[in-house]
Amino acid sequence: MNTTTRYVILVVVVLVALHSILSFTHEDYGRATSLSNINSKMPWGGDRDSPYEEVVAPPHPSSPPSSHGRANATILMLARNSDTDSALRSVRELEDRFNHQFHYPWVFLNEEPFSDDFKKRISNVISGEVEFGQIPRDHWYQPEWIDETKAQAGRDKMVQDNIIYGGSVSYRNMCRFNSGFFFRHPLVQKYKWYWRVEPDVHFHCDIDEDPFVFMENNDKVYGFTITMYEYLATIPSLWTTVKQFITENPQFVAEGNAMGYMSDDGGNSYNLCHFWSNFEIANMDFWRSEAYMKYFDYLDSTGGFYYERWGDAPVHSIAAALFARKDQIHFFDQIGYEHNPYTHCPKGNGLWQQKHCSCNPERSFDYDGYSCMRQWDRIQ
Ligand SMILES: Nc1nc2c(ncn2[C@@H]2O[C@H](COP(=O)(O)OP(=O)(O)O)[C@@H](O)[C@H]2O)c(=O)[nH]1
Ligand SMILES: [Mg+2]
Repeated sequence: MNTTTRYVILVVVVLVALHSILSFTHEDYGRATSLSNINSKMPWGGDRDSPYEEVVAPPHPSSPPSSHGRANATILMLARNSDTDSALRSVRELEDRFNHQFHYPWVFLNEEPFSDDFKKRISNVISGEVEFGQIPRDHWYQPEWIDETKAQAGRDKMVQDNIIYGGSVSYRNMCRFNSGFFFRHPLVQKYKWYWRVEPDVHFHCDIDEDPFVFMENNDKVYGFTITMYEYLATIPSLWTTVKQFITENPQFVAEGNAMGYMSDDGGNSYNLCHFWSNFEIANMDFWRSEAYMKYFDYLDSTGGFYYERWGDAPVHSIAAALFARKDQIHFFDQIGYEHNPYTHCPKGNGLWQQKHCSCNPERSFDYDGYSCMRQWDRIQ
């Protein structure tokens, strides 16, 4: 080997080593130079054939890298094109209060393709990466095996009884999707943690600690800000179905669970307490677990999402309370959050001042008569 060859080999070795070290130590560098990323930027790249995935490049590629110690997490919103303005307001607030510091990627899902207007305006206010996906048909629409005559009769009865969303099939599709499918979407599959956000919600306080990293470091599974009673008329047979499932599958019930929060008589009856799921920070591996998947399939097979109007909130809450330990469920007191008509506003520990909250602590829902914080407190 002559000197030039030796020199060339040495330079190549040094470059490869440098690349490897940077890829491991600097996530942004690794992402920018990864083959899949480079491929997606080429004319043939991306998953253009898949109707379910569309990636929009970060609108601010020069934003400072702050990904050290970040969790494998996404901020997730289900929305319609008609929600553009209200979705934008939620995104803007969460970016301002939290994500401009952390740059977590957002994922938006819809059963229809998102409009160019939706994508353009949302991307414009996001500090990191954003992806827009379409939901596979069989994850959204009422399954063929549902007896439509029976489902229609159930809806008519609820309309007569003035039950909110009682006559809506699309609301039922949404509840079933949020109960059993969102975490399987190809755009969501790669993440472990999610923060669920809805159009027209408000974030009233600075969020300067990373809630995903908190969850990860403290072995948490499910995080909430508001807990309340469910309308019994929407879930008349849910608890009986849950009890049958537990009788057949007792191995899934965790020791140290939160049954005492949602039942006042040791599990015989359900007191209707649930975590309000329009805000959720949770571990999707929990929803993907054997316990939850079997539980969801069991519930789904009864048709209760359509014959009644089972919400994803009681479905998620009951699972979290039964299949996780109670100390794995976390109340995010310091996150000021509002979804019409209720607000959680931090009151104690000087949090309201420290986090520059804009909500009125006197109007916090926590100990409102309709809140379930008392049931939560009694198991702490
Ligand atoms: N794509 C899509 N999203 C929906 C539909 N219905 C509700 N959503 C979304 O599902 C979430 C809950 O719906 P929302 O109307 O806020 O229900 P509420 O909070 O129970 O009153 C929100 O993120 C909505 O944008 C629908 O038919 N299609
Ligand atoms: Mg809502």
